[in-house]
This record gives sequence, structure tokens and C-alpha cells, in this order.
Amino acid sequence: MLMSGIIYANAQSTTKIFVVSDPHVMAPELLVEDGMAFQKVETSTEKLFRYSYDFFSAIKDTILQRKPDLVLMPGDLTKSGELVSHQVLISMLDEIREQGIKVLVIPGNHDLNIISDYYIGDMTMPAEKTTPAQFVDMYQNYGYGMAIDRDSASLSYVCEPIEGLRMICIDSEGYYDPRLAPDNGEEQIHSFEKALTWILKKADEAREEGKQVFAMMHHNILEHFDGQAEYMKNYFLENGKNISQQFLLHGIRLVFTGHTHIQDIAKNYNAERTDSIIDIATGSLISYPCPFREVTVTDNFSQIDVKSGKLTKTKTSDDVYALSYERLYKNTLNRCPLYAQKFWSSFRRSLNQFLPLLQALEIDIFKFPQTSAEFGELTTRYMGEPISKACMIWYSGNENKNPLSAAIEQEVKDSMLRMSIDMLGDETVGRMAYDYAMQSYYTDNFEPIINSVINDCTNYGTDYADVTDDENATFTLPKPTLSGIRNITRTTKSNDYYTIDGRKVDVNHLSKGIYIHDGKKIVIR
Ligand SMILES: [Ca+2]
Ligand SMILES: [Ca+2]
Repeated sequence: MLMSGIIYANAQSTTKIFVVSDPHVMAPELLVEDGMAFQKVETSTEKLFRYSYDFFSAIKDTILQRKPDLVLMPGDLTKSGELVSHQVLISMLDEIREQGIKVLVIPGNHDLNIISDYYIGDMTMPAEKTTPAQFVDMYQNYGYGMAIDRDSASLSYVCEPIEGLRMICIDSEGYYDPRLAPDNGEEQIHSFEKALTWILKKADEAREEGKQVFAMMHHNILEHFDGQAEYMKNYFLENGKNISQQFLLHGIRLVFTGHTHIQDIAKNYNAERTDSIIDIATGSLISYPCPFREVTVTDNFSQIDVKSGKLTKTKTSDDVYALSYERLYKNTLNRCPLYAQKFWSSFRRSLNQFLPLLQALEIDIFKFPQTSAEFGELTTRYMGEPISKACMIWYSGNENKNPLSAAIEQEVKDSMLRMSIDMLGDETVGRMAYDYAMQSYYTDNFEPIINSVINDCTNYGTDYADVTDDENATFTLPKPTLSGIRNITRTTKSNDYYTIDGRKVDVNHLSKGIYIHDGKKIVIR
């Protein structure tokens, strides 16, 4: 057997990983005096900044009780990158570290060089921001000091917190952010391609040394609903669909992400559907439903068992669930007009397609919204509630198991019909317009998203469709092996082909990739 000469990494048998994402800790001292200024912030976000210190303190206690080996924090550690917020968080992380628990962080889009304020009644005063150099310095004990190597283009690093497990911690925000621009004025933005070369090289090196490789980054790398890459561009790694396939090819099959504040696990396959990559997106600790994850990794880092929990009660809040539910619902309604505007151009296209028909029916199209703002307002009036309800279902995860999911699709359609009738001021004409124009607008735009969300299914209706439980899921990954060819002792000449991680493949059906054949690496292009 080809693998007979291979030694598995000397790894401990069970590794417990705790994941807490987007805790957005706000140092209590930033709220100097409660008033208009801070309340304005609160009405514009679902994030419970006011409780963030308390929530993290509670999760710290949970971590100390559960005693994981490793805590992963995929970014947005602080409210807005205030130096003092990082300091407050680190003092709590110190308590965790003192108990022998390792913590790894990476920056998100709210951790460096952005607007930071003190809130004093109806005024704000600038607070000190955190620079990338300060960040690296402050988090020496939480990743950077453990780094085996760092990427020169960002705050990404690779480390081995547990023997046998390489973590590639990717600063996915850094590549989009001018804050890391070199002094010579050279363009630094959108240099992910350069970083990708580094990431893949680190993955190859780790695997050649017989290590398992997981990654962590702020942005989602797989779509958590169909259309996310298009409709939530800022939350999705640019070119993520392609990059995830390259990750997979280089043996990165498990990625921990945050940023979107949703609790979702998604899986995608390679073109041949013979291999898959998993994106475990963990919701924000200070947004509904205030979740965390506990991941147990066994059998040489090949068996992954994900469990999820929610913060229920803290020192300052008896009912975290109700508090976070109410805030997210209100906030989604508030943001609805802006979201709806994204659909303005497709609404116009849909309408234009039926213009001759609508004119023939003597429908006054000037009763339809004429600007994106008008459209946003109108959509919110009729559809704000069902959309907000759908959002709550989506945030909590496992939408396919939620008894409320089934009614949402009909509710959205009914609201659109009502919108159509009221827009035209006539029941019959309104229904006609709905049948001719609005239905196709719904089918083209909302149906794919709604189908994907309510079924918790990505690539809905295709061969690559995936339904993965968002709360509790198990995965089997290929075991890490020493794939450096010099380490393999061969006894008999073999005609077999193996993947890099030691799985035998059918020689007649080799897809693109790297294989081991007769003790040599073979690249199939
Ligand atoms: Ca989901
Ligand atoms: Ca899922």
C-alpha cells in the first residue's frame, strides 16, 4: 500500500475549538454621558454596543467553564477600532490565556483606523484609533507572537496553535483597505491575488509537513444564500467563488468566518463533486441570536463536530434573546428602503418589458415609483414586515426547520400583490399588472434568494445543491499525511494514483489537480 511509509502527525486526540465572532467590544468609558449622540448610533444598527462589554465578559466566563484548547475570533473584535476598546478586550483575553487556553484573532473591518468616538450627551469627541502596527503589537499573545510566518501585504499570519493543526489567519479586510498602503504611495488596495499566492504556499507547506490546515477570515468565502456575492458584496470575499476552489485544491477545506452576523454553515463542491470546502460563519456575539460555536476535532483533525450555543443571560440583561430580537427586527425595517433600492433597476427592466402591454391595458405607469428612493419607500411600506421576518429566520439559522419559513414566501407574494393593486388604484388592473409584470420581477429577483434561504440551501436546484445544518453538523475531512515524496518508502511498483492527501483515485477519471503516482507528484492540467 502506497501509504504504508507515511507517518501521521503526532497530534493530540481531541481538540476543542471555541468560536466567538464579531463581539464588537466597546470600552465602557467611551460612553461618557448617555444622550442623543449614542442613541443615534443605536438606532442605526442591530449591534448591541451598549451591552458589548458585558456580553464578552459573560462569554469569557463560558469559555473559562468549557475549557477549550483554542478560541478563534474571526474579526470585528471592537466597536470601531478604538485603541481603548482593544485594551479592554485584551484584559479579558488575558484571563482566558492565563488558564492555558490559546486565542487567535484577526482584524475585521471594525478593528483598525476607522472612525472612533467618545459619546458625550449629544456630542462626540474623537477617540484614539488603532494602527496596524499597534494591532500586531497588542495581539502578540493572540496570534502574532505565535506566527510561523506573516504575509508582507497584510496582517495575515500562519501558526500552529495545536501540534498538527496549522491555522492560516487571513486579514481579508486588509486587502481592500488603503490603511496598509506603503509609504511610497504604491497602490495596495485589491491585492488579494498577491496574498493568495502566499496563502496557498503556506497551505502546501503545511500539508507537505503532514499538518491539517484550517483557515479563518472575516469575510465569507462561500455564499450563505444564492446571490450573496452579488447582493452582499461587502460581506463576501471578492472573487470568493473562485478563490474557494483554489483553497480546496490546496487542501484548505474548513474556513471559519464572521462579518455577515448570520449563523450559517455552507458547503461547496469542486466541479467533479468529489471534494468539498466548508465555510462556518458564526454570527455576532452582540446581534440576534448572540451565538457562539464549540467545535470538537478528533481523529487526526479529520472528524469535525460543530455544536452551537447562544448567550442567554448576562449581568445586565435577563433576556438576551428578546433584547437582540427586538433590535434586529426594528433595524431591518429601518434599513429596508436602502436594501430595496438595490432592486430598483431590475424592477425597471421588468416593467419596461411589459410596457407595451401595460399601455395597451391603459395602465398609467406614472403611478409606479419613478425614483429608486420612491421605490425603496414603497417596497418597505408593503414588504418591510415579511422581509424583516425572513431576515430573523435567516439570522437564526436552520431556516428549513423553522415552522415560520413556509408562510414567508406566500406573505412576500401577497404583499407584492397588495402593492400592485394600491399602486394602480384598481383591483382588476392591479391584479393584471401583478400577473404580467410583478410576478416576473419576483421570479427573477426574489424567488432564487427566498428559495435558497427558506430551504437553507445553496446552489438551489442544481447538482451542487447543499443543505448543511447551521447549528450542529459533522464533517469528515481527509486526514493529513506526510506527502513529501522523500518520506515515502515504496516496496512495490504501483500503477495507482493518489490525491495529495492520500485518497486513491480512478486513473481513467483524473480531473485537474496534483496527484501522486509511482512516488512522484504528477500535475494534471
Ligand atoms: Ca442558513
Ligand atoms: Ca446552512
